[in-house]
Amino acid sequence: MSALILVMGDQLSFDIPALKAGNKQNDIVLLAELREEAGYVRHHKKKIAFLFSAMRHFAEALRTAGWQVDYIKLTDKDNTHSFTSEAERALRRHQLDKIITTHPSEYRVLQNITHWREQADFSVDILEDDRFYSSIDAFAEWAEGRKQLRMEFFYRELRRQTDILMQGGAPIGRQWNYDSDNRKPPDKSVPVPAPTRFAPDAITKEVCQLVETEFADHYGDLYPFSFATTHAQAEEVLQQFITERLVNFGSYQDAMRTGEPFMFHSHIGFYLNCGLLSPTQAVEAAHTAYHRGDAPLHSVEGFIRQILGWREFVRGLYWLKMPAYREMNFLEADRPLPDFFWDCQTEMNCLHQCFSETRKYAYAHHIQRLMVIGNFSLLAGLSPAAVNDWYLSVYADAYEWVELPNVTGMVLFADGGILASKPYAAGSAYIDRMSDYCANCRYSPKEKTGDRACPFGYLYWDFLGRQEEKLRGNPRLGMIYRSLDKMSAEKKQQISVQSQAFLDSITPS
Ligand code: FAD
Ligand code: DLZ
Ligand code: SF4
Repeated sequence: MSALILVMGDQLSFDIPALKAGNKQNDIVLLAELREEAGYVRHHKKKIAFLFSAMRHFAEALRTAGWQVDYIKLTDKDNTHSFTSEAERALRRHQLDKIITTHPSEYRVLQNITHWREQADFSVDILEDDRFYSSIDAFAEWAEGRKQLRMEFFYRELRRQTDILMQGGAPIGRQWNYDSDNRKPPDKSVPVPAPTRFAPDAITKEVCQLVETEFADHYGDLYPFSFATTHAQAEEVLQQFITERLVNFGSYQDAMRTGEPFMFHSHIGFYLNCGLLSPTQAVEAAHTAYHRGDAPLHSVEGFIRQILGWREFVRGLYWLKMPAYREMNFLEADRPLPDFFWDCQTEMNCLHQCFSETRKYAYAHHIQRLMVIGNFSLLAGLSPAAVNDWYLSVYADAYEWVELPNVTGMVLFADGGILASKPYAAGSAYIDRMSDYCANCRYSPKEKTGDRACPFGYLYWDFLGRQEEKLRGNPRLGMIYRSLDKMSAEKKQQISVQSQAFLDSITPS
């Protein structure tokens, strides 16, 4: 029996299970550009252009490989703009009554297609997405009965299972984790290689024009556009990372430099998350580089930990905790997003740099997301729903399964400690140490009071004071609360007044 094979925009892998289960001779592959997907949050223009171009290139590649592909463009006359109605329309068009698809990456979409099974007069096969090291069920099994879910232990389990960076059953170097070697401050004498960029081809140019007209009111700079949009180009990005950046990835993983948004990071999240690259390709490339002697252990382990550890862990956690996870707000934060998240107009230079780079590139590296924008969101008590929507829309690698645990769990502690053992809260000293931003800021990280005092300084203590009831019992915060206890009442009052004035000034009316 012939089937309709539905391939979603983040399933652009030749070995996606729905294609593996299909039959080139009889089946029809459906890919569709949909307003529902491009607009459920108002995605960055670069993200939409990237994904549409990658989808169109993938459709071409499938045709070349002998598949019959039905590709629905955004402006096609009868496009109904949702997975459900486009799948139904395609079934009618091709007179089919069976759909094969792969487990969607987002809960929202899984809910929709699960309803098809209940209501529709066609059959639906939803195949497990096997492009991860761990299955959703395997994670749930690992999590079962554990008091705490910590990435480090899951990661060790996967290291053992995959034999990656292992020797005789023990971690190579006799240490699982080299995190402490991953914290060098920025060093201008170490040149950062230029990122791999691609000139737009005819398909990408057409898509950019489409995005320019159809999504003119979306956030972000569309041009210059230089993303990889094919598997071969994404592989080039990975290879260039391995040969030029991996060696320094470990040492400078947390460092931030003005004008260097890409640092020694890999910039492959966009491609991993939509299927142009696989996690095994990335992990094995780094593993091989280590065994060839091309990169030090702390860099290779640090990189592999991000993919084999964090990426797998957050996916498992997402599926274990949804849909409740999306509603969590342990700290009862409710402040709306300041306008400068969108227009970048803030005198806090660290935020200004990170917001400007985000708007320009649809990218910011992990520490910018976590310790600058995220830390600010936590200390300012911004609403988790608003912060999640922002992160989901502005980064070209953002999909809810990976964005939500990072924001709700890692950044906002809104899950009350399911993902992290304590909030990643920090004052200005961290940013001063790990970046060159403070040197050009109107504020000073050294000033604690007065007009030039860095807001991170007083917001940090104000946050701990405001959240005392919920956080004091956390054993990892004991020392910090003891410092707060030693602070004079007058100083506490000063911090509170200054924080309130600052927070009032950034809250949209
Ligand atoms: P590198 O630093 O080179 O790391 C290599 C790869 O490891 C990444 O491509 C990614 O696949 C994986 N990785 C690294 N850190 C994480 C992590 N914390 N969780 C999951 N995977 C990780 N990553 C996304 O892919 N999509 C998101 O929507 C996303 N949102 C984030 C939001 C916040 C608040 C924070 C703190 C982190 C978020 N991350 C997200 C994780 C991380 O910041 C990005 O994966 C990374 O910056 C992508 O850039 P890169 O490819 O150069 O990564
Ligand atoms: C992110 C995204 C965007 C912007 N547009 C589309 C689209 O037009 N068609 C499509 O199939 N997928 C798109 N995506 C990715 C989907 O949002 C993603 O595949 C689902 O969230 C998976 O659950
Ligand atoms: Fe950011 Fe404060 Fe440094 Fe300015 S002084 S860049 S606000 S940390």
